Amino acid sequence: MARKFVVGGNWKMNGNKEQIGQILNFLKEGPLNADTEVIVGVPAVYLEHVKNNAPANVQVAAQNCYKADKGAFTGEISPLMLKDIGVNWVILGHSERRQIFGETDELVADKIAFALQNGLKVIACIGETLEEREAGQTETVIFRQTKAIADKIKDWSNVVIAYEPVWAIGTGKTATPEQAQEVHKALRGYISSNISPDVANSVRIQYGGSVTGANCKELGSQPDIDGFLVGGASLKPEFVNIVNAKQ
Ligand code: G2H
Repeated sequence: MARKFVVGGNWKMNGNKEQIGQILNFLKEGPLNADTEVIVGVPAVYLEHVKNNAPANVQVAAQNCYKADKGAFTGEISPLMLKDIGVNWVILGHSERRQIFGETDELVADKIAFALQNGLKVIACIGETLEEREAGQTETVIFRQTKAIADKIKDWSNVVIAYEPVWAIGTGKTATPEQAQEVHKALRGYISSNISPDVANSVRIQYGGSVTGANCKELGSQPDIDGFLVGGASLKPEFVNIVNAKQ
């Protein structure tokens, strides 16, 4: 079964209404490859605005949500609130959430399970730090992060995995296509042996970390890379080229 290419833009904590207007303009102008699924990850306060103003071929994701439907969790938003305003996707477990806000494998997995139970689709982020890579721990780390999720969910059909080596995030250091492919292939192998061959075959694995208009085509041509999660470049018109990397 062919896996549909999927490109996410992770705006992180960037943008105001004027800048968002400019982003929406280049998304509308596109043209965006109809064979690629496009999702933009928007700061919470602008979700409804973007949802109401994005072109129909661009879906909207939150960048976080909590593992409860409601209650005394000041500052958090729930999957039900996202569904209520028509948002169907959420990015969870991004390395900035893990590193800056202390989210553990277990919390990330709980949040993913709860989001899925409530009808959201999830971009689940995993990836190793430079220290871990240099210690030869890349596979150990990404398998551990994947297992934490697998322990809490059964159905992977609404999950996209984003492999983002932390050392390549916002640093301008991209994994080479060969480095990224090697990890994606190993991860698919792990999923095949430890979850199921069907899930390994069908789950889409994005690469993230300093993806640009210049490096997207070569990365996107790797057999186990099914799309990208794009940070900095998703704020710029070159995002259209990244969406169109796979023709
Ligand atoms: C990794 C990526 C988006 P950037 O965080 O998730 O950001 O493309 O800026 O490295």
